[in-house]
Amino acid sequence: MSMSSRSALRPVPAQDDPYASRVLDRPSIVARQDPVVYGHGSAGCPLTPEQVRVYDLRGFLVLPGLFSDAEVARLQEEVAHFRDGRFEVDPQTLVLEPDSRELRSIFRIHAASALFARLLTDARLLSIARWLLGGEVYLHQSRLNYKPGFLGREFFWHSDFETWHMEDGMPRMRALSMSISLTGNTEFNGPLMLVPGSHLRYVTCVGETPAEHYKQSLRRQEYGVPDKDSLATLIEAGGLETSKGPPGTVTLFDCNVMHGSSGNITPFPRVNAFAVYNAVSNRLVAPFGGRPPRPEFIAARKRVAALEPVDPPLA
Ligand code: 6CS
Ligand code: FE
Repeated sequence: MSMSSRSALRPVPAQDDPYASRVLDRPSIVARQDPVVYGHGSAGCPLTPEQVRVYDLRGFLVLPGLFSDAEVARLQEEVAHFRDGRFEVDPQTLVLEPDSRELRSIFRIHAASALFARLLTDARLLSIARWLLGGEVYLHQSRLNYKPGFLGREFFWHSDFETWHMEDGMPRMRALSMSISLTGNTEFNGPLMLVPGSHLRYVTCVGETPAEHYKQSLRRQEYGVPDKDSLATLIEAGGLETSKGPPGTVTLFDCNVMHGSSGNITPFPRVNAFAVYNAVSNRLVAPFGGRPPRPEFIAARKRVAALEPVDPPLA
């Protein structure tokens, strides 16, 4: 490849973009420029002061027992319906494991299943997202991650925000994820690992983003991944934590917290439903990496109306 075509692929960072990445030949760690908790001082906080403090400081929070056993059982049934082909699923939204034909993820589950759409607007989740993000929110992304027994491969360390900024055009850190476990997450079946405190620093990555990167990255990510030295720095400072718990456990995590998970060599799948809430005020612009935006089923840019909370129970 000639020098000129190489540089044509390079993102040209906006002068004032504090989160430019995949531009320089060397990685760096820079300070977060945005709040973690936007709701401080506003009324109606659905979390305890201690929970807010932990989320602010560590970048994540594990919430057991938000849903009843009957609700969790209904959600598990719905997962089985996805598997037995009862729903009309857009084939584009299916992502396979890197080394097999096993299903790894389904995106935009709130379009295929009314129950998942209902779950992701439930007041128990939405009130937390709205308070922490300080205003109206919409669903940036939803997905079901299977991590099938034996064949479920790892998710390498990453900050979701790095990808959402560079590939989707999310301007600032004003989004969070909720993972709702639908099987047990144990030390054995590849639970989510998080680096406490890593959300306060932003690791810029090295390497140009290939065209249509998502087709590869959702199976196994190789670009937009942090370097070993930066990871070691964050992990030495913050340590490691896993998110474990029975079905129905909700893990809440900031868009920039460093996280990943190992492969699953047990017979037990690890199924989690994910919702990403973004502040309406932080809706997507042109991707900061300069490539065309990823499809709507991965990153909503048209459907950004504020979500309305629906009171429990689920069904
Ligand atoms: O690329 C993305 O948007 C997704 N990839 C990972 C590994 N985590 C967050 C997000 O769902
Ligand atoms: Fe992630």
